[in-house]
Amino acid sequence: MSAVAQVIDVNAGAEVEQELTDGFHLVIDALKLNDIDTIYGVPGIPITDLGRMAQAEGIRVISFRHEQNAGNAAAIAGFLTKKPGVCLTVSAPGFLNGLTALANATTNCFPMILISGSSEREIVDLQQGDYEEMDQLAIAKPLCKAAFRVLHAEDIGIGVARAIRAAVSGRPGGVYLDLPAKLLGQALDAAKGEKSLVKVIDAAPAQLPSPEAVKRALDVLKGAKRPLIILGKGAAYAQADETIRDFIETTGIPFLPMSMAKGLLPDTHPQSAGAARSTVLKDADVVLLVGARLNWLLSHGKGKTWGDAPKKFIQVDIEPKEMDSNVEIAAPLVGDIGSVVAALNNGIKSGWQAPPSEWIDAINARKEVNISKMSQRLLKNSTPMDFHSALGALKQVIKERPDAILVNEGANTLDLARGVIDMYQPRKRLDVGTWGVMGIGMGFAVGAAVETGKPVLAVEGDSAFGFSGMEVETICRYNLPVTIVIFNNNGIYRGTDTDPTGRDPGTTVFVPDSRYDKMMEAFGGVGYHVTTPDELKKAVDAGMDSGKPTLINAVIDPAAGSESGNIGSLNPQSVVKKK
Ligand code: ADP
Ligand code: TZD
Ligand code: MG
Repeated sequence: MSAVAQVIDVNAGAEVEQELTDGFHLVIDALKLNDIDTIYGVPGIPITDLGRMAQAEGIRVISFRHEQNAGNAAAIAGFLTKKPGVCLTVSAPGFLNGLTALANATTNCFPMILISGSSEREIVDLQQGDYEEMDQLAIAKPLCKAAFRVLHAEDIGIGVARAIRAAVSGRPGGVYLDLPAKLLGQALDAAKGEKSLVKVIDAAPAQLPSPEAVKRALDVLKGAKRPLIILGKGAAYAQADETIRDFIETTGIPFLPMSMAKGLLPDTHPQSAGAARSTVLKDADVVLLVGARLNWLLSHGKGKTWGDAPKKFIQVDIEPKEMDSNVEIAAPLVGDIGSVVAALNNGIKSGWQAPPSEWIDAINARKEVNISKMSQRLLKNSTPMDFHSALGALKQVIKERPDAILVNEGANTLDLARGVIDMYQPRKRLDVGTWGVMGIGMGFAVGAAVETGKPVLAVEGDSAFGFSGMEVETICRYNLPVTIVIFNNNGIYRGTDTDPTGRDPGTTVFVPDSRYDKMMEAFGGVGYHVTTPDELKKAVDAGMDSGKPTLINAVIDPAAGSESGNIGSLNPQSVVKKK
């Protein structure tokens, strides 16, 4: 909607009415035209009015306490919806606060647009010291997929369109859009403004694999004696759930989900090899990767994890440069996952032989041993709780509420929850992703609740929670159905470190026996303090039944955790022995 202004037509000498629009309105119109219905951000100069006006125009505007959390909410909105999540920040410091989330989104292949106000170009470029002066475009560029700046109101439509297309096409990622303060106030004839808007048609076009590539891949797969499918978060993002399920069930090949691909098929599916992870990685002879990179999370496709048996990799990815990034890919399948897996389904219609039963039997035997070992640990009712006894209760919660969204961060809290809590539906597990970054918790929880309307359970290490904890106020303000469980072990990994000199607290410990539940109560939410698995289960059920913002302080044995959780091997140790 445009502003109307009275202007004098000097030539005619009479007063005529000319409809005007401006930068503010054009940004909002451009977003709305492209079905962007939510903005996550923090207000301030020069975008305070942009947020207000967007809200008045019907866009949902969620205001946070820190831009990093707003950015994380936008990023996870992108992952969940395949539309770019939008984060709106003020210049320099606000922009920098949002940048971590933008870089993280890019690393994780989540489509997101960071829109930031910026100071005046003339002053910034001459470095004359403007309010919040910073060359934001240059700083954003190396940290995202694409970066654009708009200087003229009539280019806003194109700028927004380019940002959207860049975020979602090909490999999705983060995009930066720089809007200098002066642009927002620029007036333009309303009709001209409307004409300048661009509706992005087919923002993420299907990318079909070549028939030769499909045949090559199926030939390799048919030759396998011990095939394995690895599903990554790209497969979850693709929203090709039925097509993927069809392929896996028709071929009978065991599958292993990466963390955020859990639930694409239920973890309890008979073909899930999740409980036999080390065995299948070591022994498989052909591995089909679907939307998963051979990065550190898969030990780069080589070394001890993968064993000595020779392996062939088939990889499905939309990014051609991903192929051969770590090891040779025998059969690259470049294209979008929906199209590629549909082509594979088509290719096996003419005949398919199930994998040898020795392979399936070996996996099932290993699964049985591991699952029974684990269930004994989960039943342990120790006081204080260790991670497993607390997670036993939460595993049951998700079993009873499979459509709830689980947000998870921490070290032990993350690694153990990932292994213990079965997921049953796609895109229900959201976590620290490719970087293992702490601080996604409350941003992801807000984004997931706002985008899906589903209940959210955030399982948080006490350290992890601290990175975004102030957003409990945001959760209360918008009355979101978020239940937070803090695994409170008094610190990072453990709560038992001390300063050998006796001067200060140890570097990894916090105030012992803190009551995080009181933080939630401070803003009108509900707090619980629990010490047993039964109390934990009851409190989570109460929180999730009520739909009210709830925080449960779950006391965990400070000595229970291990350093760096499951990735202690990545933690360098000093080679100099203490005297
Ligand atoms: P994980 O951490 O779960 O192993 P990664 O983030 O490493 O997953 O890998 C995700 C991969 O999925 C990326 O290489 C990305 O290019 C790819 N990807 C994302 N969306 C699609 C899609 N629609 N089609 C094909 N590949 C995709
Ligand atoms: N800063 C950021 C942004 N990301 C990180 N990953 C870290 C620091 C280092 N780090 C980890 O890798 S896990 C972790 C930190 C600080 C916190 C672990 O403590 P926790 O979990 O309380 O969250 P547990 O259950 O005590 O292990
Ligand atoms: Mg902790």
